[in-house]
Amino acid sequence: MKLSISKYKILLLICLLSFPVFVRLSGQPVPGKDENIPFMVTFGKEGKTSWGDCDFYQVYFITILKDYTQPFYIRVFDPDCGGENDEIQGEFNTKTKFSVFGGKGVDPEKNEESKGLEKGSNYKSGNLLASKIFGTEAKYDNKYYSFGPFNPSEGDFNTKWNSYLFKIVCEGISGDDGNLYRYFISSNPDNNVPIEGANAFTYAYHFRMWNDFRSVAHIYPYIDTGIVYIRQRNFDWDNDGNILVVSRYKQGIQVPISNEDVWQMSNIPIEPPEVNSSLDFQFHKRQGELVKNNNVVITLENQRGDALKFFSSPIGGVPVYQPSLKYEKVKPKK
Ligand SMILES: [Ca+2]
Ligand SMILES: [Ca+2]
Ligand SMILES: [Ca+2]
Ligand SMILES: [Ca+2]
Repeated sequence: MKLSISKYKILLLICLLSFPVFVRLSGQPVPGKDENIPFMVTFGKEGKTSWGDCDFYQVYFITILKDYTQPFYIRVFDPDCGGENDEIQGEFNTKTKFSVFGGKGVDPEKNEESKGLEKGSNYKSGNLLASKIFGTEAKYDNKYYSFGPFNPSEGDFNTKWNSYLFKIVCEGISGDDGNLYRYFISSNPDNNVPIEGANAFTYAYHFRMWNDFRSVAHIYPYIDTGIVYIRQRNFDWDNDGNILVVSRYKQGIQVPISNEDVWQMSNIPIEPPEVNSSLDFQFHKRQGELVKNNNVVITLENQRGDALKFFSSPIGGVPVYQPSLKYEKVKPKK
């Protein structure tokens, strides 16, 4: 008995010691491991916005730390639109194009259009490195397709993040069904092998909620220096429960929620203890009657109108509310 307890303690110690490494590696699956989001979603462009996709494309950025010099792959899970996972409208007739970009023009901190927030903007900037169109193909149904290999130096270098940036654009080029998919940033084309220090982010997150009213989805925007308030915008939430904002300083404030096919927005004040950390936007489903297949879009901007990034692996970790956290409020000058 004594032996098994000490074995247990050793195992626990090993788990605890390896935890920081695990956290660092968690940016590889997109949606991220802490987000509890089953899929991203992009509809064919003949779809209706009331099904939860406001613009029929999604732009994601991938960051590869400068220290990593080996080839890498962007693996897309269930890139087809048909069979399992996807949202049928009538019959499956949707074609989806995934395109990977590198080189100059990708970095959204230097090229505003690259963020993909404005329909009609040139969000496909940069060098096209790879692209493929997927229809209803059993070959790719419930399976991965790997783009790559890519050489990290083919990316657009960002000194602030000390990383090469890549971009993957998913577009619903025809049809009206919903393509549900996930990404994994991998060092191996056939398996999901994480790359240390890699992460992913977007400015407009289009995702699907679990069909489980007990489940809570999370997204983690990063609050940079100089932010005093943010404006949240959520689309087609179908009155599905509550959206709460939690942080080191906020125990949970409720934001106005959207119904069918509309945007809802509000301003959220940012306090000094929240700067240089992530917020936790929590999506709590309505209890009772289940809202099924809920697709939703969310964007955030700061008081200057600059869009905020949602990281797959929250910068600084998942924020935890600290009730003892106090700070001196500066009184406005009269
Ligand atoms: Ca269809
Ligand atoms: Ca499928
Ligand atoms: Ca799919
Ligand atoms: Ca919806």
